[in-house]
This record gives sequence, structure tokens and C-alpha cells, in this order.
Amino acid sequence: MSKFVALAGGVGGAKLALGLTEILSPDQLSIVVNTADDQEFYGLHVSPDLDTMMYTLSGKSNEKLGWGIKDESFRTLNELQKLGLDSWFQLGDLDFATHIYRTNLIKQNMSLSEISDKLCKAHGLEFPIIPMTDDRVRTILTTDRGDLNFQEYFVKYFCEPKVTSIRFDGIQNAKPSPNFLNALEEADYLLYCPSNPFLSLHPIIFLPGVLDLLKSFEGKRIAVSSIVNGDAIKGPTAKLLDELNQEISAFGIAKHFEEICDYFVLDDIDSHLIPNINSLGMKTFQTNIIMNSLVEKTNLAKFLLNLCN
Ligand code: FO1
Repeated sequence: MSKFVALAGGVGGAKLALGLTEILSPDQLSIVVNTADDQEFYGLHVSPDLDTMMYTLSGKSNEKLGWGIKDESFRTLNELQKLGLDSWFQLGDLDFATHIYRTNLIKQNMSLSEISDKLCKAHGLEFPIIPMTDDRVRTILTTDRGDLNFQEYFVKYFCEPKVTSIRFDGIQNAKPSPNFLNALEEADYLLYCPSNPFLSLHPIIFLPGVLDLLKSFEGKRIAVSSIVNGDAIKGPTAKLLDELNQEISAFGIAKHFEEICDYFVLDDIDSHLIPNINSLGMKTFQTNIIMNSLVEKTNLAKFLLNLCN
């Protein structure tokens, strides 16, 4: 029985993970998720990528919004706004329960990993959703409007500020979570989900010791492009490639995986880039990587698993 570990951010990662869960059993797949987007709102610890993954895999995600729980209401947020508090980060009434639960357990010194296990069980999920670290790491973007944390950049300012650099505060002292290290050790195959490399995968890859583990990983390592036809599937990936002077293409994405990837998968429309990407030392494959329906998610998952045979 082959084992897989998938590294993921929010929406793109969750889409592929959902496809993978249609094919693999819970003891075959571990999903390691970025936590550098986490932020406190109203004293509550919010872990957007962990929650997006959990809600997606348990069939509760709000596909219209792209985050949170379906059929959500925002009455609590409206009341908080009336009390004069900031309300630019749209936390729904049902979603609040997750943040209250997580924050209470953090206060009782429980780790993010233990809390993620409990939350997943409570949502009826058997697949392990593993925080990349139990320590505090925060993405900070240096922009023409000053230093912004991830949610300010992404939600409050709609990714509009021009970014000159990105750092991950706290990463030097953070340890990869024990479940992440175990999953990596036990896995036969490593999958990089089509998540934003700068904002979702770098925080995982640059945790102390992880890059070396990815370089020396003995099984096949497979990455999926998060750019199709010169544009991001979702979010600011193309804009960041441009502002950070990198090629806005699947090739620009593939460069992020040099030395840590064996197979790179891009969309059929980008097949002309295959020779260039092969020259980075990866074998490149093409298929449809846009995942709008469950069938497309499952088809991409099947395509990746076929590469592993
Ligand atoms: N994204 C938005 O664009 N606007 C929001 O108001 C917003 C609220 C929100 C609340 C809870 C949550 O778990 C996610 C939320 N997101 C929102 C998405 C979040 O900013 C991103 O999904 C990730 O951090 C990037 O992967």
C-alpha cells in the first residue's frame, strides 16, 4: 500500500486534496497545511488554510465565497461592527464556533496539531489534516503600503499593494510538526498541490530542516502548476511573479521546485513550456489541471497517481 504526503495551502490545495480523498484511503494520505496565514481576530485564533481544507474535505465548504462554511450568516460580525470593531475579515456565525473551540484549546496548551485532530474527528473526517508546525509563523509582505500581514494584504487590501519581498516571521525558531515529519518519513510519494508557491508552499518548505528532507526524499516528488496560460488559477500568484521579477508562466512556477521535484504537471494549454521545464531537471507532463467539478478534481488526482505507478 503506497503512502502519499500532500503539501497544501488553501483553496487550490483543498481542491486537489478532495480529488485524492476520492481515490486514496485515510491511512494512505496525509495532508500538510500552511499555517503562516493564521491570524487573531477578536482574540480568536483563525487558521484559514486548515479550515478551508477541513470544510472542503467534509463537504461543508462555502464554494460561493471560497472560504468558510456553506449557508453561512454573518449576524455576529454585524453586531461586532456595530460595536465599532473592524469587520473586513468576514467571519461567519458557524465558522466562529471553530475559532472559539480552537482558541479555548490553545489556552489549555493544546497544540495546533492536536486541535486539528479533534476538529477533523468532530467533522467526521478520517483523513489527517496536519498543520505544518505547532509554532507561530506569520507571513509578512513588504509592500508600497508598508509591511502587511497576509490577511491585511490578501483581504483588507485585495492584493493591490505592490510587493517587494516576503518573509515568514518566526520561521527560524519553528519546528515542523511531529506529524508532518512522520508523514514525510513514511511516505512513498510527495505531492505539491497547485497552491501559491510564495504564500502557501514556501512557509512549509522553508521550515528549518524541511528543504533538506525534500531534497533527499527517496520517492517520487510531483508538483502541479498553479499558473495556467500565464495567469493564476486563483489569487495573486501571477501578480507576485511579476512584482518579484519572475516569469509569469508554469515555467516560473516550476523554478520554485528545482531540486525538490521529479515530475512537474502543467495544463495542456502550456505544453509548449515542456522542453524548458525539462531542462530544470524535472520530467514534465500535461493534462487538464483546472478543477471546477468533482470529476475534474478526481481526474487530476488519478492522473497524478498514475504517474506514481
Ligand atoms: N478571504 C477573503 O477574500 N475575504 C474574507 O473576508 C475572508 C474571510 C475568511 C474567514 C475565515 C477563513 O477561514 C478564511 C477567510 N478568507 C477570506 C480566506 C482566506 O483569507 C484565504 O483563504 C487564505 O488565508 C489564503 O489561502
